[in-house]
Amino acid sequence: MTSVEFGYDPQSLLPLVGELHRETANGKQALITGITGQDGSYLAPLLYLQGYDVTGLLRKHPDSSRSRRTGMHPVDQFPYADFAIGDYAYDAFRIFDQTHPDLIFHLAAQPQVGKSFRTAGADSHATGLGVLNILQAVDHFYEPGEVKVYLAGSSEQFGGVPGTIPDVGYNEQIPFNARSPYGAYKTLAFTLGRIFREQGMFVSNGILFNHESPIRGAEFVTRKITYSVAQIALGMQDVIELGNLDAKRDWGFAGDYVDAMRLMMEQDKPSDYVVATGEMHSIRDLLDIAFQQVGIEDWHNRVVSTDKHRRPVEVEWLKGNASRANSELGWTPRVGFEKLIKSMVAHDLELLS
Ligand code: NDP
Ligand code: GDR
Repeated sequence: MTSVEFGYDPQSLLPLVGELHRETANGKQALITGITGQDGSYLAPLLYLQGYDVTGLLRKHPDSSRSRRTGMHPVDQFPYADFAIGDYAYDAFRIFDQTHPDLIFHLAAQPQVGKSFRTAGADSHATGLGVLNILQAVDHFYEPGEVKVYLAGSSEQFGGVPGTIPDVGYNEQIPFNARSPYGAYKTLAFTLGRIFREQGMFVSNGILFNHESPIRGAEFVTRKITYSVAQIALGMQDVIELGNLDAKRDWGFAGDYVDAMRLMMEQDKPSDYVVATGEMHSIRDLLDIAFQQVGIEDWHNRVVSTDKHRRPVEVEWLKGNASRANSELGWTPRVGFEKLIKSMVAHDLELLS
């Protein structure tokens, strides 16, 4: 099995962008911040194939994955402009003045929840307040409704209280209760987006639950597990060190979730949408599937749970209810949890072999 079975694989899709059928160019410019990340890498070709012209913004920072780009990265296919997080306001004004995009997908953020407890100061701008520069630049350069803005909200905004969960899952009506600096800053960005929307700007907030893929960053638990399991299967590693094995999440496939972003931006009116599968699984379930894929039935002597990987405050479970996205956008997830994890393990085995 390979990730191509998703029917939408950035690894194979992107180098082929020129050869795949592209809808007739619609003359619209889409600008993506965070284009180098997982979601940007799926969203950019999706929009391109839909007929949009895509430009990415890349940050000038030593930690940036830009320095690791090889010419083979999916987003190397698209033109880009520099975007310094410290000069966000200046850059946003300069870039909007030059490119005048029709759609803006603001995906850039420091996305690691656990890390955000240690980098809360820097993240306040990258994940939270920085969005204001984009919204103010839009306000300056555009008439109301002339441009559409997508903000990358998160299920971490719900946070939750241990032990309580609405059986139906979190939907757009449930109040936020962030339990990490990351969740708090995403809530700030979300709220600023709503305030500008009330003034007439087209701003849609996606409240996306966890979504993964073979190109998910290895800092996140799914890819950390699938990569380590592949290493164990190949005799390159003995054990995996993890944190809380009882945490439960609602995991979907990134390719499906970026399509929800596109659909939100193709609506006539802006709104907020939960995007989720509605199914929850534990880290133990994830380990079961990943190890079974390489023929290991009992993984207990292969996994160590350590405090080092636990968070100061943990969100025990998160389950979403995407009924609204389903009825208003016609969105449904196509890839289930088991298929997703198996495809990630298969991809990592291939990568390491
Ligand atoms: P990735 O980690 O794959 O990509 C993150 C992107 O943001 C990269 O382009 C990265 O640039 C950039 N970035 C990272 N740190 C900073 C920083 N300090 N300042 C500015 N830019 C930074 O994440 P995803 O693609 O998965 O996520 C995209 C967005 O969606 C994020 O805002 C995330 O918070 C949000 N989100 C993601 C979910 C998920 O499950 N994937 C769920 C809900 C929300 P560089 O390459 O230079 O490092
Ligand atoms: P999350 O994803 O925090 O939900 O944020 P992550 O994969 O980091 O954690 C999911 C759950 O797994 C537990 N866990 C571990 N996590 C990591 N990273 N490493 C470990 O070793 C480990 N062991 C157990 C965590 O405690 C947690 O409960 C992701 C990001 O993409 C955010 O940007 C996004 O907003 C949310 O999903 C929705």
